[in-house]
Amino acid sequence: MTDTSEKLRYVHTTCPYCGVGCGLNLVVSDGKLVGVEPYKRTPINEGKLCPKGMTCWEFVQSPDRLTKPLIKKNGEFVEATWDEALDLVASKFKETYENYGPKSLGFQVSCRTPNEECYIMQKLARVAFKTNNIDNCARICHGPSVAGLSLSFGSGAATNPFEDILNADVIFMIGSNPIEAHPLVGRRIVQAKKAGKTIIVCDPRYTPTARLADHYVRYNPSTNIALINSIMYWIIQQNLHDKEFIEKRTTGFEELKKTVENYADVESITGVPTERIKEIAQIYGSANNAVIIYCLGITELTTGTDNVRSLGNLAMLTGNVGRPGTGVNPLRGQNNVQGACDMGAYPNVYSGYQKCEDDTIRKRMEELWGVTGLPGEYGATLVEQINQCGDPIRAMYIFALNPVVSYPDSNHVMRSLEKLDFLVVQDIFMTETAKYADVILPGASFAEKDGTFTSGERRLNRVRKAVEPPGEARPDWEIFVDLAHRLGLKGFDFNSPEDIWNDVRRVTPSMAGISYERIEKPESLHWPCPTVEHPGTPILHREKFSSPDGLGHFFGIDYRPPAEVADEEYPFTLMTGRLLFHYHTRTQTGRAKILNHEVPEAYVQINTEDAVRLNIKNGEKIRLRGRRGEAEAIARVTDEVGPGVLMMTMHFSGKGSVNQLTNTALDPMSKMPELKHSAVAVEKITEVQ
Ligand SMILES: Nc1nc2c(c(=O)[nH]1)N[C@H]1C(S)=C(S)[C@@H](COP(=O)(O)OP(=O)(O)OC[C@H]3O[C@@H](n4cnc5c(=O)[nH]c(N)nc54)[C@H](O)[C@@H]3O)O[C@H]1N2
Ligand SMILES: Nc1nc2c(c(=O)[nH]1)N[C@H]1C(S)=C(S)[C@@H](COP(=O)(O)OP(=O)(O)OC[C@H]3O[C@@H](n4cnc5c(=O)[nH]c(N)nc54)[C@H](O)[C@@H]3O)O[C@H]1N2
Ligand code: SF4
Ligand SMILES: [Mo]
Repeated sequence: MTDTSEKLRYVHTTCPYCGVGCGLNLVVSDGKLVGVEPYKRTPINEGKLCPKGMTCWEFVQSPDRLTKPLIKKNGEFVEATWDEALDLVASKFKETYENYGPKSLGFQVSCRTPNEECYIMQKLARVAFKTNNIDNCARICHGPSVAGLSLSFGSGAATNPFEDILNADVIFMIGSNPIEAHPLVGRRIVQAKKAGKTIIVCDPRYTPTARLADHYVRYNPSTNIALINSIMYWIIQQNLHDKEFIEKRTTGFEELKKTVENYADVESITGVPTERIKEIAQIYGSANNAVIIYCLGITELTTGTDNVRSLGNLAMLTGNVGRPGTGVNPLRGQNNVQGACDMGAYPNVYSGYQKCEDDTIRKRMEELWGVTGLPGEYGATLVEQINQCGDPIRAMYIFALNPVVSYPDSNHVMRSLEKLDFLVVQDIFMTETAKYADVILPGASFAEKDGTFTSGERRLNRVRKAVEPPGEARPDWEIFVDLAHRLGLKGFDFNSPEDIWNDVRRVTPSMAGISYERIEKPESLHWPCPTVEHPGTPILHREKFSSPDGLGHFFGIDYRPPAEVADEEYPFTLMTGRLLFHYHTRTQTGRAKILNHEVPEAYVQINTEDAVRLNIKNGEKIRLRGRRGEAEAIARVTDEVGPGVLMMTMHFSGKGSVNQLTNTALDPMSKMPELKHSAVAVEKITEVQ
């Protein structure tokens, strides 16, 4: 018998899930993916992977993949050719633009796909339709980090690389659960613990990460500013602030000092006794090197930007910026959310955070792109675009996002999408959102195309093609190039992702030095990297901050309560979050056998006292009811959450979708909706026999 099968091929690429950016090998046999093998040389994960990384090949092979463009006719989707589908998209967008102007179009850009695809989509929107109505899902994720850290430090990105955690003496984590959400950063925390470092975790929930802590601080949800102000008050009281750093490298200290004087005792707000806060202040304040790690417990609130600036204050107060083992590090969420922001998929900046409103920058971009009339004003953000469906937005393009499940107040999202004249969804699966589309375009998955993802530590990681896309599905960048040609645009003659990347380098000073050749090696490069000789920048703000005056900025920030607080009618505070085995709206992890087997259904954590009072038993189904809708989930009775607080998974759709309950109230500075805090009532569901 002759063996005709292809020998196993190993293709080195980057995990398509979270912003840690682990390297891995896709294993290919006979043109099909058959598994994942570790890639030991990547410094980020050193060959280790979490369960999502290990199974990331499964969804690629799913029989549910979209394989042909679809056009809705009389309410039904009908298969179409690429010519039919793209001609229709081009003509509808052109017609809407000509009749109603640039504000009538909305572009929602993915954080799941390579930089090259994010860049080309925002370029197309700006060049063809002169609109800044361009945004990506960082808006509902780390938008407040981009806004807050820019104000405090002059750059909206994480300051230090992940490995650097091991150089810290004290690791201060707040609103972040890396053991489940960023497991290969979680591994660094475990290593730090073994090396005898001190770990502080502040979270309203006793998470798997909190279990690692030497000092766990449970406090009331959404009282972050009061807690951090109080820690700072006690650092100053105990004379642990870094006077030299404050004097030489910062401005605004007096304003901060005055504000925190009102926060000596915050027990009535936070639930944390003053003695405990004093102790945390003493530990963080006396460390030689202390690093702050935070995530959505800080950002997904109407106080998001202020929470982030408070953490900037805390780091600067103790001089913990600009050295190994220090800094303020938002753990970026999606595999390429850092990149989508860096690429200018944002309503006010081009790639590299070059501001659209700046006349000189705008003129330069017009010259480089060979166009005139680029808009300078701020465009509509993600949630604002949903609010504007029907008026003024009439046509929308959703690229690799699933808003019906992932945005706040799903009923509002569905009603809004129905108001559009024309909706395009470009995805790899028939999602809950795609059902609302007029045209569905089938993209290729990460395993079927080349490009780069930028991880949460500003490191560019290569994505490499391992297999062909199914049916007629096409790499997303190719779809945009084709569409640009149909719109008669110049400057889109790209034959490969590398061509597009070279266009990014041409227009983006902070990335000009990063060639594909230089990032072949697994260590890759961290931006900023302005020239081909530049070694990249793993640690930011070493000598001076990135702000125009070179200084770090303190802000006096007062505590504000969340937009919707528990009351008699809706007595529970609902937090939402992630679990290890699923990723967002489960289009991908829901198609990996093992992951789905682990957690097949939505659940909600409820405190034991509350469960006893309401006669709810572990494993029973309960209903949550709020001002905007209701959801059903399995009760998990636990003391991980305190009395009066619930935590529901964000991964499920239909009745189990938590976003039927969440609030669209926005952080005024970053336009982040309050996904981590709303008020609900709990009901036991009596099973009908
Ligand atoms: N398995 C898995 N991993 C993922 C993802 C996934 O879907 N699944 N998604 C990725 C993405 S895009 C992101 S952005 C990250 C998110 O990663 P994380 O932000 O770490 O995850 P979450 O579970 O959303 O929320 C983190 C913590 O915030 C806490 N929290 C809620 N309210 C507050 C508050 O007021 N204050 C404080 N201090 N804490 C609060 C919750 O108790 C929770 O433990 O994960 C990434 N990794
Ligand atoms: N209540 C609550 N809601 C939340 C959050 C929360 O903590 N609580 N977290 C928020 C956060 S942080 C985030 S980041 C968002 C995430 O929200 P979304 O980004 O909307 O969620 P995903 O499920 O990741 O959607 C990505 C889509 O891209 C598709 N896709 C993947 N790869 C490709 C590709 O290569 N090409 C194409 N064309 N399509 C592709 C997938 O099939 C999927 O439909 O959810 C937010 N929603
Ligand atoms: S930690 Fe994140 S990047 Fe690494 S394997 Fe898991 S999901 Fe993928
Ligand atoms: Mo995210």
